[in-house]
Amino acid sequence: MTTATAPDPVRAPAATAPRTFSGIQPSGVAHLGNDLGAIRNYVKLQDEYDAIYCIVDYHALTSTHDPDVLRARTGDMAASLLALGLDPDKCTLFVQSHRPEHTELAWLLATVTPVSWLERTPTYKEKRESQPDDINHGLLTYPVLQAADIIIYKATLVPVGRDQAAHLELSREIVRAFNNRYGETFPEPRAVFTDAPTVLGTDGVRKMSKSLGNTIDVLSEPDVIRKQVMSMVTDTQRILRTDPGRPEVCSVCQLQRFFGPDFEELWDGERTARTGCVDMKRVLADRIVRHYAPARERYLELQANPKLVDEVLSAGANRLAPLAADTIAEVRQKMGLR
Ligand code: AQP
Repeated sequence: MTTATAPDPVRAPAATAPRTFSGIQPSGVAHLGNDLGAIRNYVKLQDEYDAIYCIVDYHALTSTHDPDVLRARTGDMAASLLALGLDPDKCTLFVQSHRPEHTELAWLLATVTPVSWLERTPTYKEKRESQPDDINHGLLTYPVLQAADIIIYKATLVPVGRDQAAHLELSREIVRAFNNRYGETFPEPRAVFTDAPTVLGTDGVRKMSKSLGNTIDVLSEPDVIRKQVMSMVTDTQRILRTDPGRPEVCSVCQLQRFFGPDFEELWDGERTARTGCVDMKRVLADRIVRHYAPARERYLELQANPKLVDEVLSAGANRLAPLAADTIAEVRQKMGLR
Protein backbone atom coordinates (compact mmCIF):
# COMPACT_ATOMS: atom_id res chain seq x y z
CA MET A 1 0.00 0.00 0.00
CA THR A 2 1.57 3.25 -1.03
CA THR A 3 -1.05 5.72 0.11
CA ALA A 4 -3.70 4.95 2.65
CA THR A 5 -6.82 5.54 0.60
CA ALA A 6 -10.02 3.53 0.72
CA PRO A 7 -10.57 1.34 -2.36
CA ASP A 8 -13.34 1.85 -4.85
CA PRO A 9 -16.26 0.07 -3.16
CA VAL A 10 -17.88 -0.94 -6.43
CA ARG A 11 -14.82 -2.73 -7.83
CA ALA A 12 -15.76 -6.38 -8.21
CA PRO A 13 -13.17 -9.08 -7.49
CA ALA A 14 -11.37 -10.13 -10.66
CA ALA A 15 -13.43 -12.90 -12.20
CA THR A 16 -10.63 -14.68 -14.00
CA ALA A 17 -7.63 -14.69 -11.62
CA PRO A 18 -7.31 -17.79 -9.42
CA ARG A 19 -8.37 -17.01 -5.89
CA THR A 20 -6.42 -17.07 -2.64
CA PHE A 21 -7.86 -16.68 0.85
CA SER A 22 -6.45 -16.48 4.33
CA GLY A 23 -7.79 -15.56 7.74
CA ILE A 24 -5.94 -14.06 10.66
CA GLN A 25 -7.11 -13.76 14.25
CA PRO A 26 -7.79 -10.28 15.62
CA SER A 27 -5.25 -10.88 18.36
CA GLY A 28 -3.83 -7.35 18.25
CA VAL A 29 -0.75 -6.17 16.43
CA ALA A 30 0.94 -8.67 14.10
CA HIS A 31 4.24 -10.17 15.30
CA LEU A 32 7.35 -11.39 13.48
CA GLY A 33 5.97 -14.96 13.24
CA ASN A 34 2.79 -13.73 11.58
CA ASP A 35 4.78 -11.66 9.11
CA LEU A 36 7.48 -14.17 8.14
CA GLY A 37 5.13 -17.15 8.31
CA ALA A 38 2.08 -15.79 6.53
CA ILE A 39 1.73 -12.06 5.83
CA ARG A 40 4.72 -11.96 3.49
CA ASN A 41 2.89 -14.45 1.31
CA TYR A 42 -0.35 -12.47 1.54
CA VAL A 43 1.54 -9.48 0.14
CA LYS A 44 3.22 -11.50 -2.59
CA LEU A 45 0.07 -13.26 -3.71
CA GLN A 46 -1.99 -10.08 -3.99
CA ASP A 47 -0.10 -9.32 -7.21
CA GLU A 48 -0.97 -12.60 -8.92
CA TYR A 49 -4.24 -13.73 -7.38
CA ASP A 50 -7.68 -12.49 -6.60
CA ALA A 51 -6.57 -12.25 -2.99
CA ILE A 52 -9.04 -12.18 -0.11
CA TYR A 53 -7.88 -11.68 3.49
CA CYS A 54 -10.12 -11.86 6.50
CA ILE A 55 -9.81 -10.84 10.14
CA VAL A 56 -11.58 -13.71 11.82
CA ASP A 57 -13.47 -12.14 14.70
CA TYR A 58 -16.09 -14.92 14.91
CA HIS A 59 -13.21 -17.32 15.57
CA ALA A 60 -11.74 -15.00 18.21
CA LEU A 61 -14.97 -15.20 20.21
CA THR A 62 -13.99 -18.73 21.21
CA SER A 63 -11.31 -17.22 23.46
CA THR A 64 -11.83 -13.44 23.71
CA HIS A 65 -14.93 -12.44 25.62
CA ASP A 66 -14.36 -8.74 26.26
CA PRO A 67 -16.19 -6.74 23.53
CA ASP A 68 -13.97 -3.65 23.82
CA VAL A 69 -10.83 -5.75 23.63
CA LEU A 70 -12.11 -7.61 20.57
CA ARG A 71 -13.06 -4.37 18.80
CA ALA A 72 -9.70 -2.76 19.53
CA ARG A 73 -7.73 -5.84 18.47
CA THR A 74 -9.67 -6.11 15.22
CA GLY A 75 -8.68 -2.53 14.36
CA ASP A 76 -5.07 -3.17 15.39
CA MET A 77 -4.83 -6.24 13.18
CA ALA A 78 -6.37 -4.43 10.20
CA ALA A 79 -3.91 -1.55 10.62
CA SER A 80 -1.03 -4.07 10.98
CA LEU A 81 -1.93 -5.84 7.76
CA LEU A 82 -2.23 -2.63 5.79
CA ALA A 83 1.02 -1.33 7.28
CA LEU A 84 2.83 -4.57 6.40
CA GLY A 85 1.89 -4.29 2.76
CA LEU A 86 -1.68 -5.32 2.01
CA ASP A 87 -2.90 -2.93 -0.64
CA PRO A 88 -6.69 -2.47 -0.76
CA ASP A 89 -6.37 -1.71 -4.47
CA LYS A 90 -4.90 -5.17 -5.05
CA CYS A 91 -6.64 -7.35 -2.49
CA THR A 92 -9.83 -7.54 -0.48
CA LEU A 93 -9.49 -7.13 3.28
CA PHE A 94 -12.54 -7.53 5.47
CA VAL A 95 -13.83 -8.63 8.86
CA GLN A 96 -15.39 -12.10 9.04
CA SER A 97 -18.53 -11.04 10.92
CA HIS A 98 -19.29 -8.46 8.21
CA ARG A 99 -20.12 -11.38 5.90
CA PRO A 100 -22.42 -13.49 8.09
CA GLU A 101 -22.92 -15.96 5.22
CA HIS A 102 -19.74 -17.64 6.54
CA THR A 103 -21.69 -18.87 9.56
CA GLU A 104 -24.59 -20.17 7.47
CA LEU A 105 -22.19 -22.15 5.32
CA ALA A 106 -20.42 -23.41 8.45
CA TRP A 107 -23.71 -24.86 9.70
CA LEU A 108 -24.37 -26.54 6.38
CA LEU A 109 -20.84 -27.98 6.32
CA ALA A 110 -21.20 -29.14 9.92
CA THR A 111 -23.81 -31.61 8.72
CA VAL A 112 -21.23 -33.42 6.58
CA THR A 113 -18.45 -33.29 9.20
CA PRO A 114 -18.07 -36.19 11.67
CA VAL A 115 -17.46 -35.04 15.24
CA SER A 116 -14.50 -37.43 15.44
CA TRP A 117 -12.64 -35.37 12.82
CA LEU A 118 -13.01 -32.28 14.99
CA GLU A 119 -12.07 -33.98 18.24
CA ARG A 120 -8.71 -35.06 16.85
CA THR A 121 -7.69 -31.53 15.75
CA PRO A 122 -4.42 -30.56 17.52
CA THR A 123 -5.62 -27.00 18.20
CA TYR A 124 -8.76 -28.28 19.90
CA LYS A 125 -6.67 -30.53 22.12
CA GLU A 126 -4.35 -27.61 22.94
CA LYS A 127 -7.24 -25.29 23.76
CA ARG A 128 -8.79 -27.89 26.06
CA GLU A 129 -5.54 -27.68 28.01
CA SER A 130 -5.05 -23.93 27.85
CA GLN A 131 -8.63 -22.88 28.69
CA PRO A 132 -10.06 -25.82 30.68
CA ASP A 133 -12.85 -23.69 32.18
CA ASP A 134 -14.06 -22.52 28.80
CA ILE A 135 -14.24 -25.50 26.43
CA ASN A 136 -17.01 -23.95 24.37
CA HIS A 137 -18.69 -25.46 21.33
CA GLY A 138 -16.95 -22.93 19.06
CA LEU A 139 -13.55 -24.41 19.91
CA LEU A 140 -14.66 -27.79 18.60
CA THR A 141 -16.31 -26.51 15.43
CA TYR A 142 -13.64 -23.89 14.68
CA PRO A 143 -12.24 -25.87 11.70
CA VAL A 144 -15.71 -26.10 10.10
CA LEU A 145 -16.06 -22.32 10.16
CA GLN A 146 -12.52 -22.08 8.86
CA ALA A 147 -13.41 -24.35 5.94
CA ALA A 148 -16.48 -22.21 5.27
CA ASP A 149 -14.34 -19.03 5.28
CA ILE A 150 -12.16 -20.43 2.54
CA ILE A 151 -14.60 -22.26 0.31
CA ILE A 152 -17.40 -19.71 0.35
CA TYR A 153 -15.14 -17.85 -2.12
CA LYS A 154 -13.98 -21.10 -3.79
CA ALA A 155 -10.39 -20.16 -3.04
CA THR A 156 -7.80 -22.71 -4.11
CA LEU A 157 -4.69 -21.42 -2.36
CA VAL A 158 -4.38 -20.60 1.34
CA PRO A 159 -1.22 -18.85 2.59
CA VAL A 160 -0.68 -19.91 6.23
CA GLY A 161 1.99 -20.88 8.72
CA ARG A 162 2.77 -24.54 9.36
CA ASP A 163 0.62 -24.57 12.52
CA GLN A 164 -2.42 -24.30 10.26
CA ALA A 165 -1.54 -27.32 8.09
CA ALA A 166 -3.78 -29.74 10.01
CA HIS A 167 -6.74 -27.37 9.76
CA LEU A 168 -6.21 -27.03 6.03
CA GLU A 169 -6.16 -30.79 5.68
CA LEU A 170 -9.46 -30.91 7.52
CA SER A 171 -10.91 -28.27 5.18
CA ARG A 172 -9.98 -30.51 2.29
CA GLU A 173 -11.68 -33.48 3.94
CA ILE A 174 -14.81 -31.43 4.53
CA VAL A 175 -14.82 -30.37 0.88
CA ARG A 176 -14.53 -34.00 -0.21
CA ALA A 177 -17.33 -35.04 2.15
CA PHE A 178 -19.60 -32.31 0.78
CA ASN A 179 -18.76 -32.98 -2.86
CA ASN A 180 -19.30 -36.73 -2.37
CA ARG A 181 -22.72 -36.21 -0.89
CA TYR A 182 -24.05 -33.34 -3.00
CA GLY A 183 -21.97 -33.36 -6.18
CA GLU A 184 -18.87 -31.43 -7.24
CA THR A 185 -19.26 -27.97 -5.72
CA PHE A 186 -16.05 -26.82 -4.07
CA PRO A 187 -12.39 -27.03 -5.12
CA GLU A 188 -10.02 -28.53 -2.53
CA PRO A 189 -7.96 -25.65 -1.08
CA ARG A 190 -4.22 -26.09 -0.81
CA ALA A 191 -1.93 -24.57 1.85
CA VAL A 192 1.04 -22.51 0.72
CA PHE A 193 3.93 -21.79 3.07
CA THR A 194 6.69 -19.20 3.12
CA ASP A 195 10.32 -20.16 3.61
CA ALA A 196 9.73 -19.58 7.35
CA PRO A 197 6.70 -21.80 7.97
CA THR A 198 7.40 -21.99 11.72
CA VAL A 199 9.10 -19.04 13.39
CA LEU A 200 10.28 -19.89 16.89
CA GLY A 201 9.62 -17.50 19.73
CA THR A 202 12.17 -15.71 21.92
CA ASP A 203 12.34 -18.85 24.10
CA GLY A 204 13.96 -20.61 21.14
CA VAL A 205 11.81 -23.74 21.44
CA ARG A 206 8.14 -23.01 20.94
CA LYS A 207 6.33 -21.40 18.02
CA MET A 208 6.25 -17.61 18.31
CA SER A 209 2.80 -16.93 19.62
CA LYS A 210 1.00 -14.17 21.48
CA SER A 211 -0.57 -16.55 23.93
CA LEU A 212 2.89 -17.82 24.88
CA GLY A 213 4.26 -14.29 25.35
CA ASN A 214 7.38 -15.07 23.30
CA THR A 215 6.83 -12.66 20.39
CA ILE A 216 8.93 -10.04 18.65
CA ASP A 217 6.49 -7.21 18.05
CA VAL A 218 7.86 -5.75 14.87
CA LEU A 219 5.55 -2.73 14.79
CA SER A 220 6.42 -1.66 18.34
CA GLU A 221 8.88 1.04 19.34
CA PRO A 222 12.53 0.21 18.58
CA ASP A 223 13.32 -0.15 22.30
CA VAL A 224 10.66 -2.84 22.72
CA ILE A 225 11.95 -4.76 19.70
CA ARG A 226 15.54 -4.52 20.94
CA LYS A 227 14.58 -5.76 24.39
CA GLN A 228 12.68 -8.71 22.92
CA VAL A 229 15.54 -9.66 20.60
CA MET A 230 18.12 -9.32 23.37
CA SER A 231 16.03 -11.73 25.49
CA MET A 232 16.19 -14.46 22.84
CA VAL A 233 17.51 -17.87 23.80
CA THR A 234 20.42 -18.86 21.53
CA ASP A 235 22.51 -22.03 21.27
CA THR A 236 22.20 -23.45 24.80
CA GLN A 237 25.42 -25.45 24.45
CA ARG A 238 27.46 -22.32 23.83
CA ILE A 239 28.48 -21.45 27.37
CA LEU A 240 31.68 -19.42 26.99
CA ARG A 241 32.17 -16.55 24.58
CA THR A 242 35.04 -18.52 23.06
CA ASP A 243 32.92 -21.65 22.39
CA PRO A 244 32.10 -22.13 18.71
CA GLY A 245 28.43 -21.40 17.95
CA ARG A 246 26.02 -23.64 16.01
CA PRO A 247 23.98 -21.38 13.73
CA GLU A 248 21.79 -24.27 12.61
CA VAL A 249 20.25 -24.59 16.11
CA CYS A 250 20.36 -20.91 17.11
CA SER A 251 17.12 -19.02 16.40
CA VAL A 252 18.90 -15.66 16.30
CA CYS A 253 21.16 -16.98 13.53
CA GLN A 254 18.21 -18.56 11.75
CA LEU A 255 16.31 -15.26 11.72
CA GLN A 256 19.32 -13.51 10.15
CA ARG A 257 18.40 -15.33 6.93
CA PHE A 258 15.48 -12.98 6.46
CA PHE A 259 17.25 -9.70 7.14
CA GLY A 260 20.28 -9.57 4.91
CA PRO A 261 22.09 -11.47 2.17
CA ASP A 262 25.25 -11.79 4.30
CA PHE A 263 23.80 -14.24 6.82
CA GLU A 264 26.32 -16.96 5.89
CA GLU A 265 29.17 -14.60 6.82
CA LEU A 266 27.46 -13.87 10.13
CA TRP A 267 27.10 -17.60 10.72
CA ASP A 268 30.78 -18.06 9.98
CA GLY A 269 31.59 -15.51 12.68
CA GLU A 270 29.58 -17.60 15.13
CA ARG A 271 31.12 -20.92 14.12
CA THR A 272 34.63 -19.55 14.60
CA ALA A 273 33.66 -17.65 17.77
CA ARG A 274 34.80 -14.37 16.19
CA THR A 275 31.42 -13.06 17.31
CA GLY A 276 29.35 -13.89 20.36
CA CYS A 277 25.61 -14.33 20.86
CA VAL A 278 25.18 -10.78 22.14
CA ASP A 279 26.87 -9.37 19.01
CA MET A 280 24.54 -11.45 16.86
CA LYS A 281 21.45 -10.27 18.74
CA ARG A 282 22.50 -6.63 18.36
CA VAL A 283 22.89 -7.07 14.61
CA LEU A 284 19.51 -8.79 14.36
CA ALA A 285 17.74 -6.17 16.50
CA ASP A 286 19.19 -3.34 14.39
CA ARG A 287 18.14 -5.04 11.19
CA ILE A 288 14.60 -5.79 12.36
CA VAL A 289 14.15 -2.22 13.60
CA ARG A 290 15.42 -0.84 10.29
CA HIS A 291 13.43 -3.26 8.15
CA TYR A 292 10.12 -2.53 9.86
CA ALA A 293 10.58 1.24 10.37
CA PRO A 294 8.49 2.25 7.32
CA ALA A 295 5.74 -0.22 8.26
CA ARG A 296 5.73 1.11 11.82
CA GLU A 297 5.31 4.64 10.47
CA ARG A 298 2.36 3.53 8.32
CA TYR A 299 0.90 1.66 11.25
CA LEU A 300 0.96 4.78 13.43
CA GLU A 301 -0.66 6.82 10.64
CA LEU A 302 -3.42 4.26 10.30
CA GLN A 303 -3.93 4.08 14.05
CA ALA A 304 -4.45 7.83 14.00
CA ASN A 305 -7.05 7.44 11.26
CA PRO A 306 -9.37 4.56 12.24
CA LYS A 307 -12.08 5.86 9.88
CA LEU A 308 -9.88 5.10 6.93
CA VAL A 309 -9.27 1.55 8.17
CA ASP A 310 -13.02 1.07 8.70
CA GLU A 311 -13.69 2.25 5.15
CA VAL A 312 -11.24 -0.27 3.75
CA LEU A 313 -12.86 -3.06 5.77
CA SER A 314 -16.42 -2.23 4.86
CA ALA A 315 -15.57 -1.77 1.17
CA GLY A 316 -13.97 -5.23 1.32
CA ALA A 317 -17.04 -6.85 2.86
CA ASN A 318 -19.36 -5.15 0.36
CA ARG A 319 -17.27 -6.28 -2.55
CA LEU A 320 -17.59 -9.91 -1.43
CA ALA A 321 -21.36 -9.87 -0.96
CA PRO A 322 -22.24 -11.22 -4.43
CA LEU A 323 -19.67 -14.02 -4.24
CA ALA A 324 -20.88 -15.17 -0.83
CA ALA A 325 -24.53 -14.96 -1.92
CA ASP A 326 -23.85 -17.01 -5.07
CA THR A 327 -22.19 -19.82 -3.11
CA ILE A 328 -24.91 -19.90 -0.47
CA ALA A 329 -27.60 -20.03 -3.17
CA GLU A 330 -25.83 -22.89 -4.95
CA VAL A 331 -25.31 -24.86 -1.73
CA ARG A 332 -28.86 -24.34 -0.51
CA GLN A 333 -30.19 -25.55 -3.84
CA LYS A 334 -27.89 -28.61 -3.86
CA MET A 335 -28.82 -29.54 -0.30
CA GLY A 336 -32.54 -29.28 -0.95
CA LEU A 337 -33.32 -26.15 1.05
CA ARG A 338 -36.18 -24.19 -0.44
N1 AQP B 1 5.31 -18.49 14.85
C1 AQP B 1 4.75 -18.55 13.65
N2 AQP B 1 5.45 -19.01 12.60
C2 AQP B 1 4.88 -19.08 11.36
N3 AQP B 1 3.62 -18.67 11.10
C3 AQP B 1 2.88 -18.22 12.13
N4 AQP B 1 1.62 -17.76 12.20
C4 AQP B 1 1.34 -17.43 13.49
N5 AQP B 1 2.41 -17.63 14.25
C5 AQP B 1 3.39 -18.13 13.45
C6 AQP B 1 0.73 -17.68 11.06
O1 AQP B 1 0.17 -16.38 11.05
C7 AQP B 1 -1.18 -16.46 10.59
C8 AQP B 1 -2.08 -15.84 11.60
O2 AQP B 1 -2.06 -16.59 12.80
P1 AQP B 1 -3.24 -16.61 13.83
O3 AQP B 1 -4.51 -16.35 13.15
O4 AQP B 1 -3.11 -17.80 14.70
O5 AQP B 1 -2.91 -15.29 14.58
P2 AQP B 1 -2.23 -14.96 15.93
O6 AQP B 1 -3.23 -15.10 17.02
O7 AQP B 1 -1.59 -13.63 15.76
O8 AQP B 1 -1.09 -16.03 16.04
P3 AQP B 1 -0.49 -16.54 17.35
O9 AQP B 1 0.21 -15.47 18.09
O10 AQP B 1 0.32 -17.74 17.02
O11 AQP B 1 -1.80 -17.00 18.13
P4 AQP B 1 -2.03 -17.82 19.40
O12 AQP B 1 -1.38 -17.07 20.51
O13 AQP B 1 -3.53 -17.88 19.51
O14 AQP B 1 -1.40 -19.16 19.17
C9 AQP B 1 -1.50 -17.94 10.39
O15 AQP B 1 -1.38 -18.27 9.04
C10 AQP B 1 -0.45 -18.62 11.21
O16 AQP B 1 -0.15 -19.91 10.71
